[in-house]
Amino acid sequence: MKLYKNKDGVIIQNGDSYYFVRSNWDDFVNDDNLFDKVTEITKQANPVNNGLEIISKDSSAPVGLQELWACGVTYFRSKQGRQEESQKAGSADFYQHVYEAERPEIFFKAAANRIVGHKEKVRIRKDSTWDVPEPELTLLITSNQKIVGYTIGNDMSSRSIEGENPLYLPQAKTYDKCAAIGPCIYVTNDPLPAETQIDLKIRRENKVIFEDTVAISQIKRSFDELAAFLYRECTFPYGSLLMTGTGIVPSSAFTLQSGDEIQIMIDNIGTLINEVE
Ligand code: DO4
Ligand code: MG
Repeated sequence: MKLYKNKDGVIIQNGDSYYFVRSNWDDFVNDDNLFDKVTEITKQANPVNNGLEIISKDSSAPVGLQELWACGVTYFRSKQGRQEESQKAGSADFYQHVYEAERPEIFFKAAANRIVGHKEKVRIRKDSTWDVPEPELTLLITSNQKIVGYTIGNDMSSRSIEGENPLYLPQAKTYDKCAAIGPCIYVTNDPLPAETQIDLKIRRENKVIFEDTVAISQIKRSFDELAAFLYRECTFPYGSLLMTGTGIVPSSAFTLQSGDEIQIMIDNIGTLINEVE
């Protein structure tokens, strides 16, 4: 089942049926029994017949008061990409160490005001010369540290700024419209299948100029492990969103440009599309 954040409430999609619930997003999603609650609603409420129309007109990024955090170097390809970009600065070893260490890399990415939704524009920094999207499976975690849903995330990143010095990470990662999430939260009680694919396509002037795919089975750490580190010394009264890291990094010659269209597809969740402003 899928949840869309609507200006007046929550839209539930169950197959071809849509249900509208007038509710505050944060109260609705921060629920350890989210799947059961949503299942119950779909059994008792009457479906609306203009669900698709409401979603396309009035939906926004599925985030309210949740902080968005992100994990790094959780896939081998990410470790390799960072090592390439940081070689000149002499900081490639940091990435090797964090890939192998017990403690993962986790950083604060953004609050809702810097996050955009499906079909909204993401940005590249004006002081950056080398930029990429990072397509990432993103977890919805409740206040009690329970993973109750999944969405698609794009962790927009400046490789020139992070590559110059890893201490510049917050500037490489966090700026206005630096993250896209959506289009919905996929709610399930079961773990995602290991063969779940994350697929990235980048189009320039309607031509695909980059395309790659990774399965979530390639991740080095479990989602529960990442959530447990995030919650070690932080409380999240409204729950949180956690990007789980990228397994796709374009070759060093590639950089995003204004006008590029970024399309990320994750099995069972859907497709997130954003143009670069
Ligand atoms: O080490 C920097 C960030 C890495 C990252 O965002 C990722 O691996 O997805
Ligand atoms: Mg990332």
